[in-house]
Amino acid sequence: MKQIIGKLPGIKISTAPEDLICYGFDASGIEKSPSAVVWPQCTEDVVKVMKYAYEHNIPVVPRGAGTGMTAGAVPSKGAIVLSFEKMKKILEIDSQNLTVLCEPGVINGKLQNELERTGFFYPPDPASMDFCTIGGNIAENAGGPRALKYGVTRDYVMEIEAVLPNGDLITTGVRTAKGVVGYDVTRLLVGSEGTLSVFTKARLKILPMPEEVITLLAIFNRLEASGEAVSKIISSKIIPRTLEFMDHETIKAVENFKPVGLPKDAEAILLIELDGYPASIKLDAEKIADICEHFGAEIKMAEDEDARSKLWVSRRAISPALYQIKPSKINEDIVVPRSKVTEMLKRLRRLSEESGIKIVNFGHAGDGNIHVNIMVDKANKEEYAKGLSLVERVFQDTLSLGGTISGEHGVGLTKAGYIGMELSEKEIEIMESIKKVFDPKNILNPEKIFPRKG
Ligand code: 2HG
Ligand code: ZN
Repeated sequence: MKQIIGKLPGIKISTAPEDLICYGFDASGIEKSPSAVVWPQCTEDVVKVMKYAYEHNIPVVPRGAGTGMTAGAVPSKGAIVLSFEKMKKILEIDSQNLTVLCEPGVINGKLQNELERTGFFYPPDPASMDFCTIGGNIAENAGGPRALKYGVTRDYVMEIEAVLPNGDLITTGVRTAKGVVGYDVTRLLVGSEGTLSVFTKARLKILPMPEEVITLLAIFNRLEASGEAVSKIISSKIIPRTLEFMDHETIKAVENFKPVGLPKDAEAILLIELDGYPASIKLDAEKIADICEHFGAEIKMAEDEDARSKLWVSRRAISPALYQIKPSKINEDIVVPRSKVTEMLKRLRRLSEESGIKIVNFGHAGDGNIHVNIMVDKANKEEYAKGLSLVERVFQDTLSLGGTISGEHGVGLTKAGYIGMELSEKEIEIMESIKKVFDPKNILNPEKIFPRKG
């Protein structure tokens, strides 16, 4: 790929081995070296790169911060990685129309900090918000704990400026609160995992910051009771902003990794947060506490901002903390209807007991979104194969309960072989035709989403 050097004057490009290594993996643990890394600084740079790649049939893989969990940003053979580290400007906060315009490389947490200074917030808050980028969030339709009340990235993307694989530039969507002219191409691009176009700008919806927040920790000595409490809270017509779940193994791992005083002997905890007007959320918090107590929980309330933030630091550290249990994990993010969370947890426990493989569960229980982590040692071939064989069982159970095999991490490479379990042949055919319309030469993030043919 050395031939690319000098072909795109003014654009930083590297083929140095140390760069190729650093841009060849994501949080899935899968690694593949790209042939070059390119750092565009503006839309025009992206247009130039795509035109060059299209003409020379070179695969291109757009990359935010590489925090994805399904190898969506892992390069395919011979690919150029397009890294958005240099396109990280917040271009405009429009407080009259409640929007923010930004470049794709803006870090989610940085955007949150900037908005907070003006009394606004952007609801999607993936656990990796301190590192992950808005472009990556859009590509994966990222969620996060607050999705329970506020929805996911898709619900906040109004306009996207995008470069097509042949270098054509388009702007999709509207900057108004409503708009129904033609198909919703913006919604199609959100969650397309970098396979249809490369984002160069996005206009996002923002909301005024809530008046007050209450954070509760409900501690259970029975796993099932925590799931039952989740169902009861939701059916009691209270929508907290978060309703996060951790099982016993998760609590132990994260408390050892970042001690904040979580009860290591508890069977499960729920991290529940409410936001809104003080009087109203106080009432809802009391109702939630009563429900949890009814299911045998002990309730603690975060007394101040410091206590609250410690709990969230701990919650966001779960993913790395789990590596203390085993050196590798097969990481899933199934969703079941909220009323089926308890049943799913029971089935996961049975599966773990039967197989002798540790399965650790945590996640966004209020959404029915459970991060199922099958803990294995990749170096132990037998154990790894056994772990992998459980994935299909987990998906079968999920689908039989009316769920979906991915709530927020996407398909990427790791789930491509399984999409036929959930989608019909016709649906996959429609999706593949859409891919062809955008990318007839199949150069943009190839091999992702669709199962390998043959
Ligand atoms: C989270 O909610 C992330 O912490 C990561 O989605 C989930 O590591 C995981 O399984
Ligand atoms: Zn998550």
